[in-house]
Amino acid sequence: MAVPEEVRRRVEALRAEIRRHDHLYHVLDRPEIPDAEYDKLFRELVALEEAYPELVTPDSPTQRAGAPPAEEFRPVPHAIPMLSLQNCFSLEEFREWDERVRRAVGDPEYVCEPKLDGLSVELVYVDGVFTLGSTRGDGRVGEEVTANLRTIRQLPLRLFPLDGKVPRLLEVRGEVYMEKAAFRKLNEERAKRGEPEFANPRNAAAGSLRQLDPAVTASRPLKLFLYHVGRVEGLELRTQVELLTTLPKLGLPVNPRWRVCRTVDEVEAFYQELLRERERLPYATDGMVVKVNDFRAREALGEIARAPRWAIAYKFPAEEAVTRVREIAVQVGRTGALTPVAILEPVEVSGVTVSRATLHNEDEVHRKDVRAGDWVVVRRAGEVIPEVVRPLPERRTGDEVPFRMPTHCPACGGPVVRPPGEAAHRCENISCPARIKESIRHYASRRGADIEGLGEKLVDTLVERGLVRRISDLYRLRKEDLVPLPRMGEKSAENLLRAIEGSKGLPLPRLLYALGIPHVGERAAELLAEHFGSLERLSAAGEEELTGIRGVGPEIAASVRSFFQNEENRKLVAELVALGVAGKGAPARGPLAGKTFVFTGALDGLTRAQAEKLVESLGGRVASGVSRNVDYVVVGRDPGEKLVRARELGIPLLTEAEFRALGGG
Ligand code: D41
Repeated sequence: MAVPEEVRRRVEALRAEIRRHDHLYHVLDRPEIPDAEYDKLFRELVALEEAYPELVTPDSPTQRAGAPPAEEFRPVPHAIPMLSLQNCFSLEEFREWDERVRRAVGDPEYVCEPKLDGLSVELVYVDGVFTLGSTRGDGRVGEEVTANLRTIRQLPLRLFPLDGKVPRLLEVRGEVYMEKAAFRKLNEERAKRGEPEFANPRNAAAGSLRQLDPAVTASRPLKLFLYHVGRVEGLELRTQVELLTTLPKLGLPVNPRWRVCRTVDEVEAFYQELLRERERLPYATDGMVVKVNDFRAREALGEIARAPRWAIAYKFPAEEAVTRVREIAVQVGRTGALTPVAILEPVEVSGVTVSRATLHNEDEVHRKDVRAGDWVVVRRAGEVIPEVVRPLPERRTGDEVPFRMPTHCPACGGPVVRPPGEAAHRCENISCPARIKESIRHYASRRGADIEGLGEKLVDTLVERGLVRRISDLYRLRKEDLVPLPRMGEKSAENLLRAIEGSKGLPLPRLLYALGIPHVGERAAELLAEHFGSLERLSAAGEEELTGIRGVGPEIAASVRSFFQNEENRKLVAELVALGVAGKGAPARGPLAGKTFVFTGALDGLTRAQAEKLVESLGGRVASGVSRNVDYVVVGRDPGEKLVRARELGIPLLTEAEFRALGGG
């Protein structure tokens, strides 16, 4: 079918408009239109591309996510090697570097940039279109991560023209990073799900970008700044200042916090400025990069040992301190995962008192060889949870005790297992009080069922007295159970019961999150609620339907599946539903969410009432008459006037079979 010229033009106009607003919003942080208006443009483009699939191009703003998972990372050689940086740690060392540069090229101009703690990538634009993205790797060969990079909203899929042209070829380099706030939130979610936390924003960024399933990357809030180019054709750049001012004009994000410095004093002043700002900056930094501005001067300086002579990283002092490990405790999480934690003699690290540091898992403890009684270096990188960097073996007395993962759960005494292929040991006992406490805490937490008055201590008491063994028991608590508890009176018992009762109206996504299914965070819970619309439907879902949902990867699907296959959990769900906790008040959502249907004529396999119920159960709406607001008209036998009207308005028609297919059969 030929595409009408006006559709073609409209699609191009929409794309240009959406690209402009993406740039204003994600790069310049200066949106010009409300989200609702943007959504409208976006939906119009989606609708046109659905109607005319031949118009879809890889650089369309609709094509960021949705690429299928890859089998492996393909190696990508960098046409020009990605160099590393020499380091210096003091003004003295910096001065020596400056003197060497001065001897070689006279009076240099420097450009100073904050050094972001992320991972370096290269993006290749051919005729303005993003075609290939890779990690730095060893500098000569990286890994292909094009589909993952496409999900970063700041990354333009197509460059803006400059003086009416885009460069024929542009290889740009920069840093993919995660902001500190986003990093903290991600770790919070992972902890709640019983998943290992990332040690710092750089690991979080790297772990998120190096994902075989781009849907996982899409769910991680990655950002990007560019600071260098490799090969360029059709664009002339002579200095770093030109580069940093030209890239933004092409739509490429550049960190605006750079400065031209002409003397060591100016460099040092900027360094001190950044150091003072460090905690307040939204991203983690580990220093400042100083680069010779002029590209010809760079050529004269050349490189040594895979690092340019014309640039240096002037590092910030590490936020580290030395203290002693009192003991290595083991915490049992909601999912039964056992986490070794170093209990420290309190020590101040850049203004914050640190008294415990995670050791992640057994392998980590042994790799670092941390022992109870050891003197250790602890680090707090920005906002990051403190970690043990290394022990100081020279301070050992011989009384230190190497760590052994307990063979029995410290909370219930049950056996501890390490599932093959996993780093974590787990307590397998579903009735382990530590697990129950954690899961009830999680259920009652603010982002979960938000039950006011059900704090940590009370959860401990309820579980220890056998009043609560699983979530559903909360809804069976009676006043006479509560009043005799410590720190509980008539009034607070009543308030608590009211809060518990009130949580029955919990929206479905929150309920799903609150259940604490491993790997199901808030976002996954929302996607699942949207697709299935009810707890019962979700609990019956097969893995295939689960992985078919955009944003739900194989890990989440397998976890949901195994959660609902577990006999105990099935019982729990049935009890919750019987008690009236079924994720009520959830907006009608499902595969047909937002779609309006009209029926005309008789259907063969369904009564009209059944068909209407089906639409509603899948999140759709049924209207009685045809208007422009109707998305589909389902045409049965002997259709009436509504068919004529639908044709007039150009509303898509469905046969009964097509309708059934839309509803998933
Ligand atoms: O912000 C950074 N992490 C950063 C890293 C930066 N602003 N500039 C950099 N410039 C270079 C050269 C001078 C080699 C183009 C870098 C890096 N390199 C770099 N990052 C990791 C290895 C090298």
